[in-house]
Amino acid sequence: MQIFNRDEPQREKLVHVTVKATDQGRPQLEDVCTLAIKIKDINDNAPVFDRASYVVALAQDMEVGDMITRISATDVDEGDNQRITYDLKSAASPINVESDIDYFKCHYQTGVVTLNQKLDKPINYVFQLLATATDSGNPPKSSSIHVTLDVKESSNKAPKFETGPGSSIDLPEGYSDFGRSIANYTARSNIPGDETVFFQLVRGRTEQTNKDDTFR
Ligand SMILES: [Ca+2]
Ligand SMILES: [Ca+2]
Repeated sequence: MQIFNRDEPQREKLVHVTVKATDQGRPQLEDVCTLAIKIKDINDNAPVFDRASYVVALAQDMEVGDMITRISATDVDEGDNQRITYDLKSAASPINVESDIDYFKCHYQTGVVTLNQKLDKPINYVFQLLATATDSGNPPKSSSIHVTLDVKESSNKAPKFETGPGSSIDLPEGYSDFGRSIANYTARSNIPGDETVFFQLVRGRTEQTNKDDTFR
């Protein structure tokens, strides 16, 4: 007895079975046919966020429409069972104000969070929000994580990426040129007089988000 798992990391998507019919003659003759059994996906995995939580600093003088962060989740199912939409709302918490969510907008497909109305909160004001990723399966599965947004002085501006390879690159299966770089980024520090910027890869919680340090 075996239970199939077509999702990562087993990837049992297709099973080939050979059936042989043998007669009782002398000599024995036989015929063979093969059957391909396709394992269809069911929605047995919820989306997994690439981080355990998001903590982001907000510059007090941000402009409406500025990008704040991007929430991102992956789902190892297929098709609609994998297709994710995002939602952002106020987290249920005693210090929380329901209307805080009006300051932000979250794109349901990309997860990009932008400023929706001018920040009129004091320095160190903390917005506690809850992000949810829901797949399009029937029935859908979803996961939620906390998003903490911290209002900081205008001079404390985050660094900004200037160049990079875009949002996706292709690598062939079996790629083993370990010494060669596959993506280059440059970023600009917003601290006057100190241009230094450090880069690091954020380790996610799944194989697909570099949990095992496949990339460094
Ligand atoms: Ca599945
Ligand atoms: Ca799913």
